[in-house]
Amino acid sequence: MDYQEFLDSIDRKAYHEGEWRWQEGDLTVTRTNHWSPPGCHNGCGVLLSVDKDGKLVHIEGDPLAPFNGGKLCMRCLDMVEAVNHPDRLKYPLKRAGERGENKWERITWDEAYDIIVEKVNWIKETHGSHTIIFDHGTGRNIGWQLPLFASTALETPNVCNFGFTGFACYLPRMIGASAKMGEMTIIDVSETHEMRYAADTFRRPDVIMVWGNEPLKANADGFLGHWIVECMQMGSKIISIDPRLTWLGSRAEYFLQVRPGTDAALGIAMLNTIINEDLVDHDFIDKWGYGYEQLVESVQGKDADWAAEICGLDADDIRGAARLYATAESASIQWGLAFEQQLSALGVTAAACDLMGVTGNIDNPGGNLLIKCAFDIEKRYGLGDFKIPREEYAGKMTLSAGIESSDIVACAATDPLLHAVETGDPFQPQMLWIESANPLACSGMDAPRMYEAMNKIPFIVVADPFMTPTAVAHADIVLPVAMSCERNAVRTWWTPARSISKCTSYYEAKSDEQIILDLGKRLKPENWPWKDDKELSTWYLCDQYAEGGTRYEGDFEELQARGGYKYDPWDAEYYKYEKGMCRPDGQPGFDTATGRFEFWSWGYNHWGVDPMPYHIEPKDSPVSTPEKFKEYPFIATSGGRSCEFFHSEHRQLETMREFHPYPLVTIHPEAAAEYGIEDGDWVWIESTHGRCRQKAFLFPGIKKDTIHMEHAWWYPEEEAAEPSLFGVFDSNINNMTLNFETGQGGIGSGIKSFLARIYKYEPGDQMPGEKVTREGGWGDYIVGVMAGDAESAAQAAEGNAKLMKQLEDAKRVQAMKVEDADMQGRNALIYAKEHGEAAE
Ligand SMILES: Nc1nc2c(c(=O)[nH]1)N[C@H]1C(S)=C(S)[C@@H](COP(=O)(O)OP(=O)(O)OC[C@H]3O[C@@H](n4cnc5c(=O)[nH]c(N)nc54)[C@H](O)[C@@H]3O)O[C@H]1N2
Ligand SMILES: Nc1nc2c(c(=O)[nH]1)N[C@H]1C(S)=C(S)[C@@H](COP(=O)(O)OP(=O)(O)OC[C@H]3O[C@@H](n4cnc5c(=O)[nH]c(N)nc54)[C@H](O)[C@@H]3O)O[C@H]1N2
Ligand SMILES: [Mo]
Repeated sequence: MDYQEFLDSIDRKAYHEGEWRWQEGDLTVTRTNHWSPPGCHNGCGVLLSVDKDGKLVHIEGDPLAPFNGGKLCMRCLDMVEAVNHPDRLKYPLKRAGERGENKWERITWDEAYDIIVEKVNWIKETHGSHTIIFDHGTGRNIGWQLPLFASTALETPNVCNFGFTGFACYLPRMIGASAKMGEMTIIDVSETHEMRYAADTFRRPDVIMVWGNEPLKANADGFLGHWIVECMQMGSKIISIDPRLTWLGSRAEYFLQVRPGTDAALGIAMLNTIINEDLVDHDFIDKWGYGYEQLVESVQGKDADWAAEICGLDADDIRGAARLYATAESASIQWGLAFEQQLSALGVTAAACDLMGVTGNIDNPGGNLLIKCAFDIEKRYGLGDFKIPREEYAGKMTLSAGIESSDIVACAATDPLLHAVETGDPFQPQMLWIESANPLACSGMDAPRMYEAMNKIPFIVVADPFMTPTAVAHADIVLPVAMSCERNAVRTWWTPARSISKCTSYYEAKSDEQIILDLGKRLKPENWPWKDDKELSTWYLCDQYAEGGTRYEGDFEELQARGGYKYDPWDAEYYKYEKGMCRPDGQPGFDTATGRFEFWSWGYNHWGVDPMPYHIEPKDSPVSTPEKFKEYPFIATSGGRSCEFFHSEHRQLETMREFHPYPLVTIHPEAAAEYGIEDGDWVWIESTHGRCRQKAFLFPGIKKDTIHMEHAWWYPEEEAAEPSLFGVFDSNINNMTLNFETGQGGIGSGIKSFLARIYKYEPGDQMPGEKVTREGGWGDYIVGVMAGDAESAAQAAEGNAKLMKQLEDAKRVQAMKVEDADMQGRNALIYAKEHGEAAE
């Protein structure tokens, strides 16, 4: 692939280079970026055509946008269908019947705001603002807006992804990497350069280790999977670590078909091979490493043979993959969600970081980059860790030790909040605000338990572009949200900084920005000075940069006019740690307590987490529960993404459902045959905790003892009212996964590795929707806790005791910070060191 050739081939004039909006006949074309809703983790450059009635009629990729170079995924190509879909919410709604009956009354925005303002003010006065829980989901275009609103208008510190145990998405990798190397890391496939692959300093990686991630389908966390394919066209080799054979796995030098939940053991064994065969980068380690001796010691005895047994792999393949990675001139690790959806979340993150560290593949061309959000907006990773006056909320906010002391996100631990809802301890939540989340379909780990809990919360608002199962079941007020092409916003998640331009509107739907501005002004006018969404965006772009960073020069309209993107030169630089670009004191080194890459990590130690890579066996597995494995003979994993859907979105779209009509459970053909299951049969998947129904997809690329299920399914075409709730429980794997099951530091969850059995669905079998909404689900303890039953309450209390200990740890960290007002994040670690809080 010759990228320069591609660049030269673009007819720039035909694509109106230098303009952001123009006329083509009756159509107005806008050059902008798409994010959400509906959508994903990315911000691809698009050209949107709107007709003279203001209706979106056409979308295409913008070849002048270096981020995606004109390419789009099938969901974006189908955007016209999504934006004009008749199921979209058109007006604000107020519940008219009982919760779950799906009866609504149309109200005006003013009426909706009046009801909300009155309720919020009453709660603030009578119960305290901390009794409002704010729930938002994954990295959509709400990451900074909603925490800002929650903390400065609702004035609650309890902002979380409600029901999503263990911060089990991305956060473990973010804070783990930040602890070890002072910044976040993503792999270098030229995405930090405006010239992309043609940039002088870029070199494609020799080897990319794709680990617990399926980039071609997920395009997760600001990273387009197709970039890897482009590097493969230039010669990059692949190592795939996945229980399923994927497209990339089928083209890999090594396909390590690991047993779900055992990746940390594999990582430790690869370190053992690389260290003991002396394939390490001594130069890097000597000059920049800290605690290498402890790492060497900690991996002894944990060799490829040891891991092969645990992971179900061939020891020679483990050694071979380790050698291939370590001896490459440049190699990178493209890690994914499987990292944190196992109990060893921080353990496997440490192992992966150490693999980068021992081979010196840090911030080198084609290695793992040190990266920040463009123009330093919000240190390290933008999730709105501002404006939450933590000190004021001591005892009223739930914290997790590791997350809190990492100082990079504003996120309350969700399980203690669930506990509070269920028991009133330490307070009874009065209100739940759900914006950009769908806990029954997706983010609630124990969906039936979440259903019970949410019904205990007196007042619930849902803001979404569609009527969701969660809204039908629980909402008192539903607000219609505008889609991406209907909002003005900015994005700084990685580089470049991008603008998103409004070019159409839909009935009375309002953007997230407009909703929070309207309500912010009503609830707390002194905190909400911005005139409109553009001013708010400019404020975020220019005034929220982390101290010491490069301030963005310009404003929303200037960014829009320059074509909607601007690259941050900081991100494009290599070997930043050598150049004094990482530390606030301007010295060479990493932004860690020791100034070095920490093989022995102060951060981990400080959080009470093992500072060396560690492996924890899944709670439920052939090794830890062999007796149970006889009755539940499959290791179940879940969540591999599909091109057609983003989480619970896109199920309304006929085009997507034509490609992918039903949820699929992947089973090895021989295993299926043992149960008389054929391809396309409806199958029950059942654990000791619950069951759900998906269609069998027979595939030899999975092991005989493993199954893989799809997540987030519901059926907009089915009955909305209970017991169906759009069939949200019927195919829901989160009938089986658990809340209150986390790894060290309260981080990670076991949801990608539990034991299950399968059997054919028979017509007349009771559907889960009925079981959950009419009979309280399968977990007797849920009903018990609600009814105050002593034994069940004791069980719930035990699950919580562990988490409460973490809260204590968090308070300890917080107290330390308060002692010294200057102390933040990294400095807290230095403080710990100076005050003798060294390793035990
Ligand atoms: N189209 C689409 N894209 C999405 C999403 C979506 O719903 N749809 N969701 C977005 C979100 S929020 C996220 S977090 C990302 C997630 O995207 P990814 O990081 O790609 O994570 P997953 O899709 O869960 O799974 C990736 C791979 O892990 C494998 N796997 C399962 N268990 C294990 C294990 O124990 N070990 C290893 N090594 N591999 C395992 C699966 O077979 C799968 O191939 O995708 C984002 N992108
Ligand atoms: N078993 C299992 N469960 C999983 C996973 C798994 O792999 N396996 N993955 C987990 C992961 S990684 C994550 S991150 C969670 C995600 O969980 P959630 O983030 O809760 O995902 P969704 O269910 O899609 O909910 C998003 C809702 O927000 C709406 N929406 C989309 N964009 C916007 C926007 O810009 N503004 C507003 N206001 N609304 C918007 C959508 O219409 C949708 O109803 O799910 C988790 N659930
Ligand atoms: Mo996620």
